[in-house]
Amino acid sequence: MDDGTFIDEHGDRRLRDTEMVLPVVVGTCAWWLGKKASDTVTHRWTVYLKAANNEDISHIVQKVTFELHHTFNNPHRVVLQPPYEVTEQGWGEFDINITLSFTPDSREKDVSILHRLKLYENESTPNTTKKPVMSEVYEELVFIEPVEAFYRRMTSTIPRPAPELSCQPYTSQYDEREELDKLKDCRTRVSAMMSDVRKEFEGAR
Ligand code: SLL
Repeated sequence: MDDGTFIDEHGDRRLRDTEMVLPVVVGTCAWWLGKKASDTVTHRWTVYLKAANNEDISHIVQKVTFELHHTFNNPHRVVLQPPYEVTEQGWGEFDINITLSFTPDSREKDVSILHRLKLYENESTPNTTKKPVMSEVYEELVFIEPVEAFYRRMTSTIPRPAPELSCQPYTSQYDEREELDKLKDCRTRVSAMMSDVRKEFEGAR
């Protein structure tokens, strides 16, 4: 009988025609040091990875590795527990390679995301010590035909909030429901506009 699963070439049972999406956000948050800034230390910054909805994903993620610029001591930073973040001080912007490793039962390959540390807003915005410079990107990690045991473990885990990031108040929360509502709202407005245009056009005939 077909129960919607199959055994892959490694002997793992997987779910056929199933996709699981894990929405995540990677970002940097940088504070200008103002009067305390020196030539080599102008900013204190944090790079982080979190679930888009701020849930704890430590049952899915085994570790997150942040690869910093070679000018930093021990640039290869491994974070095993949430919050997945690294805080440093420095003077320059650079690309940070962020690698996610999943729990071994997932049999998933590591995923790497490149994110640029942003220290400055655009040229017309002066530096301020009042709020940080943020740079966030939303990404969807997709598990295609996931291993059944991993899938069951993931879907039966009771969601709980992740430990707070050091720049939590400045990060955005991306709520899937909210995004869908915004889309619906846009569609309603567009169709109202279309109907107005149609009426105007018919009135002119
Ligand atoms: C730039 N390509 O020239 C970049 C490199 C490197 C930043 C930026 C090190 C601080 C430290 C630091 O901030 N490196 O060594 O403590 O803008």
